[in-house]
Amino acid sequence: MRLLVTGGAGFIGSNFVHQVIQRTDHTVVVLDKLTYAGNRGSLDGLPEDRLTLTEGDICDGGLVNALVAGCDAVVHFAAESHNDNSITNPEPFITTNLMGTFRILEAVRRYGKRLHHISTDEVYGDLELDSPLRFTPTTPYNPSSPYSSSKAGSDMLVRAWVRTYGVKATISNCSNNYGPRQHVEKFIPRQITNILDGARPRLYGTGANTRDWIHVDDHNAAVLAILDHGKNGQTYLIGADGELSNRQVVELILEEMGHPPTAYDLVADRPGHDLRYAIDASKLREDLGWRPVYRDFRAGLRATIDWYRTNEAWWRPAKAAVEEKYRAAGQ
Ligand code: NAD
Ligand code: TDX
Repeated sequence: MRLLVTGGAGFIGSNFVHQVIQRTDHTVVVLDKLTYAGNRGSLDGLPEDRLTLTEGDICDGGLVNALVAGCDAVVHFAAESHNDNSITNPEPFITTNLMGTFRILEAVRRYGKRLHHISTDEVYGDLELDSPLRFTPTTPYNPSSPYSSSKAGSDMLVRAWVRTYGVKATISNCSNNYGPRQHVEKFIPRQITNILDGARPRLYGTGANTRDWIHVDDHNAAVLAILDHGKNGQTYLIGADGELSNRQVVELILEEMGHPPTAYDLVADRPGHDLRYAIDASKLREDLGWRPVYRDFRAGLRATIDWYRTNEAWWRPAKAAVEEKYRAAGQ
């Protein structure tokens, strides 16, 4: 197959491209705007005869049409992805996540191509910290932030295009990813690179908020399984039973990096901060036979720490500006 991968120079998209090149015979065309979050270097070392990078905007209908016409299927990762940014400046979230997804949908409708839309568990809102509940495909949408509401809107557009126009599409809603090539604005890379810089990790609020961590390669293996065997019009939740409080994650990072587990600071909380996410991925496991490979979070975290240690040239250019932005927000 010839795959069009939007957002393929970002964190999850670039790891997806690496996995596709390793595990399949597909060729890949990446469409990426190379925003602050996109990095050409994330695609370094991949064979030129199987990968093309087009720098461009998913909101550019002409460009999207031309690329979609030439591919067999589209895997749509491109988005503005950071909650904190969406709180200070929501506009690019509305433009890229809603208008961009609309352009992709119109193109796959016009050319009759298959689409897989990448989304997030945050569309379901949050759960109580002490509740036994987890998100399932029938949990009502209840997003909290400008980011998650724009992703929720993009999912609704996909559902409507499936039902009204018969577009062939699947959706996946995944929990928090970790692994190599994640931007230093995000929680785990921020704390690792702070420690490498001699600074302390920064926990929002009390650190009790809980996320359901999954290794990025497990997420992408699930996406490949959905692309191959997913049923048209279906939504699949992706998660690996990896619930940990932010405080627990920071303590593990500190321990793995040889520091006392209490050597962190509590800082200003995120407005509207979701308490807890938790995914019930039984549909994916039962219908498609997917299983996570990275079952040991500490081992995956250790490998991620090693990646940031040995790839300073990749993250260093972004670090100072990110920390300046957080300082201004008291975080
Ligand atoms: P990221 O911010 O690391 O990468 C996003 C990529 O999209 C970047 O390369 C950026 O340049 C590109 N992009 C942004 N706007 C664009 C536009 N208008 N046109 C073309 N390209 C554009 O994000 P990520 O963490 O890799 O997330 C990828 C997808 O996965 C997103 O849709 C996100 O909502 C979803 N998701 C992320 C997580 C997570 O934990 N990071 C979890 C579940 C779902
Ligand atoms: O310095 C920090 N300190 C801190 O305590 C940062 C950057 C974050 N946090 C907290 C906020 C969250 O509770 O850590 C948790 C994780 O934060 P983020 O990495 O910003 O992720 P989150 O807001 O949970 O959203 C992520 O998962 C779902 C991705 O960024 C989204 O793109 C995805 O949809």
